Amino acid sequence: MKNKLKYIWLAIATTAAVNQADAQWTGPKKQPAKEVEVKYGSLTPPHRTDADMQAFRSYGLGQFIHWGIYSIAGNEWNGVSARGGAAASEWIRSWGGPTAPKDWTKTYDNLYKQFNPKNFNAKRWARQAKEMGARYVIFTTKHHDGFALWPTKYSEYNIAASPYKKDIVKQIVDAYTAEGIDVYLYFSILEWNNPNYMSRVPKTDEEKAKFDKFLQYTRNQLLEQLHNYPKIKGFWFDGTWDASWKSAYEFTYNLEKELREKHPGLIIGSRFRNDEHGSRHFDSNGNILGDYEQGWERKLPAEFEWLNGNDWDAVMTIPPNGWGYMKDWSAIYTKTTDDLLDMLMHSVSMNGNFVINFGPDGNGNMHPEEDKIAKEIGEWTKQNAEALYGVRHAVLPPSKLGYFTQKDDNLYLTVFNRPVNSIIRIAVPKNASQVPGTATLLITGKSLEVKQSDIGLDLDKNTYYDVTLPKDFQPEKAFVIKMKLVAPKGKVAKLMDAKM
Ligand code: JFZ
Repeated sequence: MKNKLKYIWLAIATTAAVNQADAQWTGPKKQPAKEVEVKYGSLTPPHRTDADMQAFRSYGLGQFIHWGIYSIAGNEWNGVSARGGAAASEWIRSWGGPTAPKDWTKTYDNLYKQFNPKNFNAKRWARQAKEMGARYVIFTTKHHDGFALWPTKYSEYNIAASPYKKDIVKQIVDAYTAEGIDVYLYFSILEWNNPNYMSRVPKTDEEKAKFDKFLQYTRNQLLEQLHNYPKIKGFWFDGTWDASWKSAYEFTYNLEKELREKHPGLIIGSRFRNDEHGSRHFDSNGNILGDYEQGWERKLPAEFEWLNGNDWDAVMTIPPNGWGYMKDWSAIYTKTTDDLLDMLMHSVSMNGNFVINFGPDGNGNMHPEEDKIAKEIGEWTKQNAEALYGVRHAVLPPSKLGYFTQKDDNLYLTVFNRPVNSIIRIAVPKNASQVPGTATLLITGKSLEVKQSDIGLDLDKNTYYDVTLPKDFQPEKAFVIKMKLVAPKGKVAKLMDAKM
């Protein structure tokens, strides 16, 4: 019975966060049957070519940090795990049902009185991110609970009221920027305990006045962030799925315009707003709203074609679904360094950035496992940087052995699945104008034999290039084969088609 209740609760919590009707942007996109008039559509071209956007395209790896008063709890309270440990830890305020502590919401809303992270050192985090190879960071300035980690003038519920007092956002922006890591501010629109916020469309005059106050408050806070932290590169918006926000499309259109005018080059993902028909991420004609597709959250595109050429990033948890600190990792599967590297190269091979989430504890320490993963990823990204940063999707049939990336006439294959015969077979369309000429092992610089193998499979559109690995090369992590692309030596012989 207890279990049953728990699962019902879980189901409700999950559907609240993810509106099923909006889920279509994460798969192959359906183009709308006919054009409709859209007044509040995109404010930027779909493929910005300015320096800021080019920088976004070359990041490869990013770091996400979820930090707030939920980090004090670590997904449990007095030794009792919240919601069986399955739901997102930064949502712990919504803990209900038989296992929830008495007066939990009240306890939660007062946690800020204990927020005093004595070990917090933004420079240490920034150095760690740099060592890991992250080129941008997304930092939670305010999550759904509404608690602001900067001393905002527009609400009392902020860091200045905590025993810690100091501006955390400023320290993050300064420390990461000093390390050459671009900073994006995570900002939740919805707030669970703001009396002026409501999820439904405001109806009465009183409700309309209240929600209007909320909209002004949101605008004030965003302009305040731009004013206080002029070095930031973008915003990462969240909590924009409620009917109230969706109904404010004219306001949000103007607000986006204002933010962009105040901060030229600003990068905003597709999760900020919707058009007047309620279409989110993409407007009713399928045009992206914002500079990059922001729906790839804990998911990856199976096929490059699904992306329609849009820029995108995938944000990923290490636990199954916990963004804030989780004290106890023992009962859940947590992604390994190998899992994360695979997802990283999967993303980059499809022109996306991959962003790994960290959930530091209430004292300002990363989880010990996160420290370990950051270090291991850093070792790998240093050795394989060439295949990861500033590269693009390679137009080749996908390989089961790993992921292709390309920069000019350099082709990289990051191998995750090594064949038992040590032969890396690469399929290249018979009509390709560029084919692998020479190959080296990126990690050693040692050159490898490349041999064309026309295996003569009837009706096959491809020919094959075989790269032979040294038998004594037995690395413990994925490795990169770097190839020089050259013009094909001669036309691939056309074999006679089989008669049937
Ligand atoms: C949101 C938050 O609710 C969550 O706590 C975390 O901050 C995460 C990064 O963002 O969760 C979402 C938002 C959107 C989807 C799924 C979870 N979505 O579009 O699939």
